[in-house]
Amino acid sequence: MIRRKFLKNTLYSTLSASSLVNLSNKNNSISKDVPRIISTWNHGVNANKVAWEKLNNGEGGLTAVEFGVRDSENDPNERSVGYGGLPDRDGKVTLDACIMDSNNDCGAVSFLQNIKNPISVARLVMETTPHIMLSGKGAYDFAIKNGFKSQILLTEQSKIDWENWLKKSDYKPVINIENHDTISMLLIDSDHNLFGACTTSGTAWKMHGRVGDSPIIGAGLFLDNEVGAAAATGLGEAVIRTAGSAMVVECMRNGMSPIDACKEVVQRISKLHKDRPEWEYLQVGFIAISKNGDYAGYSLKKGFNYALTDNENDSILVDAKYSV
Ligand code: SD4
Repeated sequence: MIRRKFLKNTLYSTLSASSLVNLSNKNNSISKDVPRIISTWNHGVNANKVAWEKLNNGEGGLTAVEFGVRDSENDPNERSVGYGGLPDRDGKVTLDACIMDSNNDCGAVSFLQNIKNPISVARLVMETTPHIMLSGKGAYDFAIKNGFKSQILLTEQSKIDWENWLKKSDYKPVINIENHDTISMLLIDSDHNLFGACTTSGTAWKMHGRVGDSPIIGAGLFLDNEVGAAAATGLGEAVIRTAGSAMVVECMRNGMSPIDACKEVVQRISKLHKDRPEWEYLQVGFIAISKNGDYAGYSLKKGFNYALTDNENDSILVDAKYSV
């Protein structure tokens, strides 16, 4: 215990002053207990458990976030991620994902079809190619070449839902359906190193070929190991337009706590979209962890929640604060 405290104190004293974020914010938990994992929506509860176990088995933060979000990708009842995700307007399930580690290494896939675990393909892009993102057929061919199996991701239930939608074909990218959506996961390990992963089937009934924020480093996910990490959920177009996750991290760099940083970017998005037609159905939410382990979630509208796992919290669901 004493040794743990000593190591922690040593770590803090060796971090440069500029890399420490403001600890004075009273609205948020400021427990310094790490490791800690947060992830979006209620499917984050199970995903966090998987990630926590990997971390405790010594498998490292990157494997922990990869396998954590795979839990949602594999679940046919999660209708917005991986297998079982709702299709685009042509009935095709197309997936976006990205992953990032504490060295600023990152990998992504977009518009990927027939591969159940896009996050693992994204990791392979990061680790075995000179590129960051592969898309569409190129991403698919790369996955197959590396041993991934081609499979049909449209479940019977998703097919029925799509056929029902086709009757009216009323495109509205409503984000908050049944209170679960894209999974974005952030992890800080016991050395205060940061990792992140994000994976989604995107907005239901999107145009074929549409790519959202989730595979875009800086939009759906961003981290700077000296400052903190952030990830997004919600209407991807709004998050891309504002470089959402990168901006949350920049706000933390400038001294804001995670809650204030998330709030600042949500308010920017709010201001930008107030007079746009998408305001009616717009929802965006961010989660963030700072270098010291402080964390937060914040959304534009009510209904966003995130899962929290650390030494004191065994994967609990937290209702995020919201703006309107
Ligand atoms: C997208 N951001 O494709 C994703 C969807 C999402 O919560 O996160 N929904 O736009």
